[in-house]
Amino acid sequence: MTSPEPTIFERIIAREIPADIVHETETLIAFRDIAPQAPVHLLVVPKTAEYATVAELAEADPALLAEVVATAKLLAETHADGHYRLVFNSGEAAGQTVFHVHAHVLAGGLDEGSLA
Ligand code: DGP
Repeated sequence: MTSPEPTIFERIIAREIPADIVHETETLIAFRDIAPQAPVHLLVVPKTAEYATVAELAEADPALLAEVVATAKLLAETHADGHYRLVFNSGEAAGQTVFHVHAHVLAGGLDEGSLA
């Protein structure tokens, strides 16, 4: 589902608002979360705004979801010790605030309280 208004992530992808971008390819971008929940907290975001949730992405473009997962692993290895938590919030009641699919990569000294 495409939202009528551009989300904050579309505006970051378009360089309309700044972000600390750590990785970018033709199909996805990764940047630091503005409100980190762990010492390393990155967001991996497909550039397409077509999908709001990971389930929509998995159904429509599993290869792109696999790229997101591979990128999360790479970033956990380059920014932390390679151990990481991968979180996809899906739905408002689950804490999703940006309805453009994204993976939270949490790493570096994780503890029980560091769920995104
Ligand atoms: P979620 O709650 O799963 O939809 O995660 C959205 C995340 O996006 C949340 O952890 C905070 C982050 N975020 C929101 N606005 C901005 C922003 O303008 N810049 C950056 N870098 N992150 C943002």
